[in-house]
Amino acid sequence: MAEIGPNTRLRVSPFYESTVKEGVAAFSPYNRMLMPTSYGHPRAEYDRLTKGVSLWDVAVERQVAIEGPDAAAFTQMLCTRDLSRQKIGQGKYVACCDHRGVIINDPVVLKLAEDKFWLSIADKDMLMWCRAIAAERGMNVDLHEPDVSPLAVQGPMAEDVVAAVFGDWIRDIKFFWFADAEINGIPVKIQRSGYSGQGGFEIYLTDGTRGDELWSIFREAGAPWGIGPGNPSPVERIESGMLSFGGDTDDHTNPFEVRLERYVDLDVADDVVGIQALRRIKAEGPTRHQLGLLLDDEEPQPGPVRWYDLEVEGQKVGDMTCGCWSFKFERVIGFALISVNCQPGDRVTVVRQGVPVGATLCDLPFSKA
Ligand code: THG
Repeated sequence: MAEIGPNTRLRVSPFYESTVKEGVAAFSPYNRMLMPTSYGHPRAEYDRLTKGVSLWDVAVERQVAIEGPDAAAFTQMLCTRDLSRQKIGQGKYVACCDHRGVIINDPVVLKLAEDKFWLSIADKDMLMWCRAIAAERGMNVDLHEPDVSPLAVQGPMAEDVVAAVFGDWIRDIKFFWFADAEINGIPVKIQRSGYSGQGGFEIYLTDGTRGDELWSIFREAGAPWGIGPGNPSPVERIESGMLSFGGDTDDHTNPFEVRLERYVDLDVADDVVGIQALRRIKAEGPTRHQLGLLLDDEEPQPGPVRWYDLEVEGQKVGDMTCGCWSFKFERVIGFALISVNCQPGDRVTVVRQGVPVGATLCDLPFSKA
C-alpha cells in the first residue's frame, strides 16, 4: 500500500512517536495532521474503551485562541449557543454556522479568562474563518493557534487513572469543566470531556515538546487498569449517538437536522453569524432530520466510506451517513439524514454500492435497538 506520512504540510502530533511505538495501524487526515484511527485490533480496542481505559492521541483537535478586549463578544458572534452565562473554567459544546445557517464546525468552547477563549475545533479551517469575520466586523481580537495538544483518556476506568496521575481532586471536576495542572513540570489543562459516551478526560498538553513523556506517564500509571492505545471509535460513537461533523453533515446541513437544536439559542444577538438564517429555517421547518438505521444484514458489514442513498419505493428520501457492525447490539447500525416525512419504524432501502438492503428507521441514540 502507498504510504502517507508527516511532511511540512502535514503537521506532527507531539504524541506521534509514541503512537508509532504502540503499533498504530491507520491514520486519518484531520486539521492538516494525522489522527490515529486503528491499532489493528478493533474488538480489543473497543473492549478497552467500553470496559477499561483507552489512551488517544487527539492532538488534531486544534485550538483557535481568541484573545483581547473584544474576545467575549467575538466568540459569541461565532457561536449559535448563548455563552453569556459561561464561567471561567467551563467548556460548552456549540454549533458554529455560516451565514446560511449551515454548520461549519461543532467545537468545544473553553473560557480561560474574561478576555481569552479557545475553540477546540473539529476538522475545518476555523482560524481562517475567524480572521475573516473579525476583520470584516472590526473586532479588536488576537487570533492564533496556540501550542495545545489534547490527549484523551476515555472509558469507565479513566477517572481512576487520571486521579493516579494528578490526585483525587480531579474527581470533583464537573462535565465539560477544566482546571490547570502539572505533572513532572509538564503543563496541562484537565477537562472532563471526550468524544465517547464512556466518560473520561482530555488532558490538554500546553508544551508540544513533552508529548512522549506525557504519554509514558499515562501508560505507566494506567497499567494496573490495563490502559492501552486507542482512538475516537467509530463504532462506540455511533452506538452512543454522537455526531461526526463532516462525516454526518454536508454543505447544506443545519443544526436542527442533526439533533443540535438544544445547543442553538435563537434569541442571541442578531450579529451572531447564521442566526437570522436559523430563525428562518426554524419558522419554515427543517426538511431533513437524523435518525438511526437498523439494517437487515445478518453478517458484519463495513460502514460506508461514501454516503449511501436511502430509498422508499425507488425514490431517494435521504442518505446513510455512517454505519458499522455494533458489538453492543450485534447488528449493522448507522445514521440516516433523511426527509422529515420518514419516521422511526418506517422501512427504507439502503442502496449499498448498487445492492439494495432493507433497514428500519429508529430514534437516536440507539438505547432501544
Ligand atoms: N473534544 C475536544 N474538542 C473536540 C472534540 C472533542 N473538537 C472536535 C470534536 N470533538 C467536536 N465534536 C464533539 C461532539 C460531541 C461532543 C463533544 C465534541 C460531546 N457531546 C456530548 C454528547 O453528545 O453526549 C454532549 C455534550 C453536552 O451535552 O454538552 O461531548 O471530543 N476537546
